[in-house]
Amino acid sequence: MTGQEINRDAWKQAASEAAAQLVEDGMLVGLGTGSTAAFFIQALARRMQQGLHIAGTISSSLASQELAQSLHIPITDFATHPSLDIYIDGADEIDSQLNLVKGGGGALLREKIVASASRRFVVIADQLKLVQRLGQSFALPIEAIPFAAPLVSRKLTDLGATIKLRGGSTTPFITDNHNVILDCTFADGILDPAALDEQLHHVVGIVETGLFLGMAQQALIGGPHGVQVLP
Ligand code: ABF
Repeated sequence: MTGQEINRDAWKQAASEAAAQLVEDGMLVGLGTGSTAAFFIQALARRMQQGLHIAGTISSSLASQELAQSLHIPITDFATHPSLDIYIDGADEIDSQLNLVKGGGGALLREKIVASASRRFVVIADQLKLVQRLGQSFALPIEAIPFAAPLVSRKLTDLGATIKLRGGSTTPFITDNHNVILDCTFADGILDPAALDEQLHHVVGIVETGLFLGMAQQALIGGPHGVQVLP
């Protein structure tokens, strides 16, 4: 492990600890996916051991739900609680407007569902996730119906993207919703995220995109000088 990777974990952890302080008694909490979200879930469990009482959690992946269950964090569902107080999750890229690329962990659809059901979405990350322009350092993940994936790939190519089926054609990665992920690279990054997202939502067979535009209200960014709060 390189020195920077060691630092990144410490920065993710610092952001996660700060996010755990935002959770108040009685809250319904959305749990994200990925290594930063896992740090948050552990920090939340520690707060509960110190007396915090939350009403329940809904996870954006089966993996996070299992982690939460193993730490005795209460689980609920949208039938019981259709609206959550706060959603805490990581991201792959964050721009200055708090627009995000998410889905590196393959959970983007449930992440967007949980984000859309939450009154407040706080993104947690290390500072290396901050970018000038989305799509420059990370491929944009798109969740697609397997049957339609070859057609969707062609449409994405027409839109200027270079496509990789996650996991490859012999052992494709399958999401919690039984779909595949197409990772899309744009040579100059994503120049107009809103226009691209709109175009993508018109492609039949795309279930959801990893563009989270205008969804996060706040970001807690860990770095060498502590945790930066954005905006
Ligand atoms: C989730 O986990 C995703 O949306 C994002 O792809 C990923 C970030 O992973 P990590 O926290 O491990 O960097 O939040």
